[in-house]
Amino acid sequence: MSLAELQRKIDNQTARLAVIGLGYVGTPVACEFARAGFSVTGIESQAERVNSINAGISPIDGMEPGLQALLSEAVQSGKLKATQDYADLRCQDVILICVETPVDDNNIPRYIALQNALIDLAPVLKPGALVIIESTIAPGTMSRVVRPLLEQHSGLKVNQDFYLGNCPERVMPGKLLTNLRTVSRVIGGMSPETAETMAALYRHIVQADLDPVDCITAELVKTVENTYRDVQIAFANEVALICEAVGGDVWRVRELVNKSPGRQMHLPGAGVGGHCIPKDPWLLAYSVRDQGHIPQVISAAREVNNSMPIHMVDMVEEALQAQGLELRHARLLVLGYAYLEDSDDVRNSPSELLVKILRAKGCMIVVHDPFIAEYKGDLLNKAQGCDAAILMVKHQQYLSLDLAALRSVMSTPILVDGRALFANQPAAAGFTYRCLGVTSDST
Ligand code: SAJ
Repeated sequence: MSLAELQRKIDNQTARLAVIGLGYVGTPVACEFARAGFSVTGIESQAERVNSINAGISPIDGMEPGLQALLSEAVQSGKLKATQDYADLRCQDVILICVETPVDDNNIPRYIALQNALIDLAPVLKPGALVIIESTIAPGTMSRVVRPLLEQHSGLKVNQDFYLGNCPERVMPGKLLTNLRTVSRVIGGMSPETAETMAALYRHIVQADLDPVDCITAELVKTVENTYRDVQIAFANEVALICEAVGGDVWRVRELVNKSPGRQMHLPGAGVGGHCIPKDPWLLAYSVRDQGHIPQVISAAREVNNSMPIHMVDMVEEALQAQGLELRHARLLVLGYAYLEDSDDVRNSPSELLVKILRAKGCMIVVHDPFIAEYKGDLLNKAQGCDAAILMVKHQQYLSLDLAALRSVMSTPILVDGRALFANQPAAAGFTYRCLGVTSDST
């Protein structure tokens, strides 16, 4: 099938579409294309996820407005079905690959899921089909990993027997469908014509700019946009540490800096977690690793952000010592375990490292998080007898915390605030209050 024929089938929605990987990226995109009228086959390795989707039940945790209804409608209409069997791909015209692309402990990309998907797809790849990688990948991966694997295991040639592109996802847990529909997409094609055909496909579900580029540009844009955010956060964190040391208040400094035209200082905090910001900078850095070039700013920013939970431990120790207490025997309440406010997602959570360090130092740790089953429960109960409370995540619920009640149940009223959630209320309620980025003399 020629690209022109494929584009005609895309335009009239008769092109058969498959999504490999039904996670928080693949599931909404499969549902959206089904809603747009395409017949969609989801390929998923986890049987329970396949069964959940075929039963019309979303396998995605957390609150995702509209997803459950969309999925059950897509399944009931027969437009969406899930399977573990790659043989079903033989008749697919467009295949999206939405599998995880983590980095290992040495910050090297671990492409095992992507490689498996490509190796399983290649033998059943239909001549004339279009393969699109939505996963975030290091710049150069399309030409060095994806294309060779598909050609080698299918015997087909790209731009001749099949077509290939990279359209990085830009979703965010908690607003998967909104982002999918309203955030612009970079469309990387192995040929300009392929990019145009890809844009014709995404036009069915995206009401925002679709920017056709080559694959290396698409890979760079995705990894750079998240690295940019990581570096910006690291700068804010570094300024917070300077403010603590020289007697400043980073929150006031940031507010005034951002009044200066063209400034947009990010928020300092107790750490940087999640499924992409901690990882994508390493994917970008990896792209030049084999040329012996180690990007300085990227790795330094990662180091600063990874050190913030450790800085929180230091702040807790200082506050305890100011009350004549030792960290080693302290009973501590951690407020927030998710990586992001009002979310139940714990991937790469800064609280995980904080708790690990504190426990290793001999502390007794109690964790509260209203979004996580293991840590739900009555906050004041959990606070009974604690020597300090550590605010790690600015869950909305904590804004209405009754500080007088909290103080009455704690053994020592110490509150260390890693997100500047509280202003001067804790001090007014009789707490020894420490806030990240604010020198302790002024709290
Ligand atoms: N954080 C800070 N200071 C900030 C912003 C974030 O400390 O100024 C921390 C958060 O507490 C969290 C981590 O960084 O621990 C990540 O926060 P995030 O707001 O970047 O949320 P993510 O990880 O879900 O980022 C995703 C990204 N989207 C994609 O990769 C498609 C990111 O590019 C988006 O900017 C972000 O969602 C968003 O805000 O939409």
